Amino acid sequence: MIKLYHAAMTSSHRCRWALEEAGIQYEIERISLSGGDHKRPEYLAVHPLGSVPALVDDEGRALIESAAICMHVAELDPARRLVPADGTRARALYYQWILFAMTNLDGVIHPAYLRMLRMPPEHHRSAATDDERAALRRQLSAIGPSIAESWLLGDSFSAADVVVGGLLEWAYACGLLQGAGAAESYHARLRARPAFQRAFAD
Ligand SMILES: N[C@@H](CCC(=O)N[C@@H](CS)C(=O)NCC(=O)O)C(=O)O
Repeated sequence: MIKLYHAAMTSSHRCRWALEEAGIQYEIERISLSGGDHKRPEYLAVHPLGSVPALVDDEGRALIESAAICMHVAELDPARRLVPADGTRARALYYQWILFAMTNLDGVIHPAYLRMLRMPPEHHRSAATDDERAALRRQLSAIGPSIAESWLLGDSFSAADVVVGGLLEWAYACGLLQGAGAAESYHARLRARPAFQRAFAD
């Protein structure tokens, strides 16, 4: 069975969500970052940088990089339609939003998120600065029209929503999403999905 090396509220959480959306059977190997599991030789043999996530298939082959894992998982059951058809405009936008998430959105959200991890839980929602909120609002203005009432690609939910949504979950946790307009309601719709709730249940 596929195994996800996972630590809660890290990049691996979007992969767990993708697995839930794709309806794939998987097992979880929990990695304690505070306990240093990720730098032990056994895990370095799976992920050479000692970061989470890593996905290991039935044949023991590892895949790293959370967005690549989400995109791969999304292809495992074509009936779930998590990936638009090859060569279509929707497929082009699918690539666009996933790369946008991992470059533009992550660049704004990640620093606030890392700061949040060093704060006591009662201060998590105030980890972001006003400058970071403004920077995120600017980035989100690019996707605002797409997500006001639908998913990123319209009526069809896709793995692009998982990758973007996973980052918005971080943004929400550290207080970056307040006042972000359409992105706030989009995030609330993402959170209401049963697969999201199963993935983030613990
Ligand atoms: N670009 C990578 C980032 C992976 C990453 O930095 N993971 C963090 C947790 S979100 C981690 O494991 N940090 C500990 C470390 O790298 O030592 C991905 O998206 O998979």
